[in-house]
Amino acid sequence: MPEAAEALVLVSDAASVRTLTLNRPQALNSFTTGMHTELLAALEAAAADAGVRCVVITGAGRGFCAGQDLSDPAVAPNPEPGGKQPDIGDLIERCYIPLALRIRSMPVPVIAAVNGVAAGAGANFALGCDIVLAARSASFIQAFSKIGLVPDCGGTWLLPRLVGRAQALALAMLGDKLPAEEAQRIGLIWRCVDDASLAVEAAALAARLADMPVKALAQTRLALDAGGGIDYAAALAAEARLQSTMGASNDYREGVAAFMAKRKPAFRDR
Ligand code: T3D
Repeated sequence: MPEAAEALVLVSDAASVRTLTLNRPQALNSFTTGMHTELLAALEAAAADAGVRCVVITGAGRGFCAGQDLSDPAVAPNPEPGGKQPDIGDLIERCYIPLALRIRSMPVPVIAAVNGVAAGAGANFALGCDIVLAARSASFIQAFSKIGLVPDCGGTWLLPRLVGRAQALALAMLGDKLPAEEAQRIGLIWRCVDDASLAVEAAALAARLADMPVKALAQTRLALDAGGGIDYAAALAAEARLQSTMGASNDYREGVAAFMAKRKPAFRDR
């Protein structure tokens, strides 16, 4: 009997933290449609599982994710000048947009633990996670300009918001490798840590978040993202509406009760 193909996304649980590991190390975990399918399914499963309170995404081997697998025949440019070219916009709509939106709408915090190079859509999908922790040897590359494309997987929206227009344009146009320490310095990511401590630090951060009122954390992400497109008064009104919802939650009741009783809260909502 033929052996079952190895999973392209490894799934493991530790208490209420689910870790998803991209698993195409021989190609720096670049995206094939198969890996997209498995990653989206794994995120859907985590979102639907009430026992999961934080998700960590990382990569197997020396890379995090090198973006689209450029050897995939489905997206290979036709070498004939004037010949019919594949519509890669269609691939973006089928695979990258659902991935980016799924991460952005997860009911729990999502950490990217960037263990190595993150290039192209691999960089932007990491930057779309809630907290980006990177190994000191990791790097971020807006590789698109090197192959005649524009940043995708949310890059055009994320980059200027994270680092401002000047840095965003230089990163996107030059496509230079940005070391993790520099990425932290300019505010592209939250923090970088020694390579040997990445897994431990990511697990500790995830456990800490999982213990928090994750429903409020997910709403915080939504409110912060929405805040960029509305004026101050509208943001204040949106905060009031959100607090109406959160104030009626079990976690709020529990948080206040725990504070008053000087005990550790046990948050359960999602
Ligand atoms: O269809 C579309 O393009 C639409 C979708 C767009 C979204 C995008 O993500 S566009 C951007 C695509 N990604 C890139 O352009 C990055 C390409 N990769 C690189 O520039 C370099 O590999 C890195 C800078 C990321 C790392 O360099 P290095 O020197 O550390 O490693 P390497 O030797 O280049 O790569 C190691 C192996 O991974 C190598 O295979 P081999 O020779 O050992 O058999 C290499 O071919 C493979 N690999 C790396 N990136 C990709 C890849 N294979 C397929 N697709 C890749 N993106």
